[in-house]
Amino acid sequence: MSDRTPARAAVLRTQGGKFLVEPISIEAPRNDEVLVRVRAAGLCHTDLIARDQLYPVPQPIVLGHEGAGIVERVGAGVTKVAPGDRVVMSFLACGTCPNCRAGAPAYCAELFGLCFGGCRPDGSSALADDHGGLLHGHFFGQSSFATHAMASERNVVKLPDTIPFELAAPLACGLQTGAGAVLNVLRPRLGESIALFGAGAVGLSAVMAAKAIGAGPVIVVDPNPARLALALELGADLTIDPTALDPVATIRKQYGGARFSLEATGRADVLRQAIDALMPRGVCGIVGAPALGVEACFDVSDVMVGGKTIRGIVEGDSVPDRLIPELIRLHAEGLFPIEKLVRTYTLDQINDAVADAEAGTVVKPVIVFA
Ligand code: CXF
Ligand code: ZN
Repeated sequence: MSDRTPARAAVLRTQGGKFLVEPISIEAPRNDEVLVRVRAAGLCHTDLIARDQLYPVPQPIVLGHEGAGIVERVGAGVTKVAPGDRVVMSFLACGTCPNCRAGAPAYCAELFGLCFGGCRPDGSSALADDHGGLLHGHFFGQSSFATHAMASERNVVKLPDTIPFELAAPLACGLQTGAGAVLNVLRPRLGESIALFGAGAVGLSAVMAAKAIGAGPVIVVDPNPARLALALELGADLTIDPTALDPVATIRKQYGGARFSLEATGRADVLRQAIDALMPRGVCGIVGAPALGVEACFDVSDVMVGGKTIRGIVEGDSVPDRLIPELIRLHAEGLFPIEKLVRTYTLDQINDAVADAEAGTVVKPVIVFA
């Protein structure tokens, strides 16, 4: 008798195409694997750049890398979680390379293969479609646009009973990316200015984190008026619509430049602004992901004479087992109001979620499952 679990998944079969909701099946978990019944999965910009092959992934594939749910089955070697546990699934790292051993799994030597390879390290996939066809999965060690996802013991983080799945899910990537960039890397102090370029889920998480630790002024640059209004509601001190005002000149004039900036749009021209807007000795973090190979330019003398730092940041430098519980604590204290970013959709509405994200009418779409 087959030991496969029947599931439903949003399958991507063509570059840039629509997601097709189909029946699929998933193998029983192997030694270190954790089969999760998915209850919620956030949509992140990285799902869309993978859909469009700006970050190449094999197809057909099940995407989704901000999953949360209940552990259904575990492999024989799993000790971290047990069936019935509530978990969120974060990015997958190897756990053994020098950066993983140094406590920096976001810079894992194997991260790209493990997160974008569409298969396990041995080349196999736990997923198959209902015609027995090959189906790539294991996206970020999960592929959570599905009722069930195969995670690893290494990328599941236990959740307290108090946080709803639809608020926990986006902590797996987008929210820990923005918050972690502020809390782990830039670390602005009381009265230190920070300019966030891009008011999507990542930029707005950075706003919430900066306010939570008392940093400021917090400046937010984005052309979307609804997002600027939300940034103000979350505590931003100044918002700038770059189609109406030059953000670099405005930030320099008002504050003498920003002590910190964060590029969260994935655009090379915006990165240039985020660097130019810094005060001397300022630090610019890069979290926005353009297509692989995109180049950017900056004024070398300005960066050199100004003693500026430009720092790439993946997943907020997070160790998910540490940062995610910390963000859940901030949420419980009312300092990280995730609910203001989230709108929920059913799996059958996933293409509407994508359309709304691309139109900028939702900040963080989250697919919810019964
Ligand atoms: C990604 C950004 C590109 C590198 C891997 C992690 N972040 C998540 O969406
Ligand atoms: Zn992501």
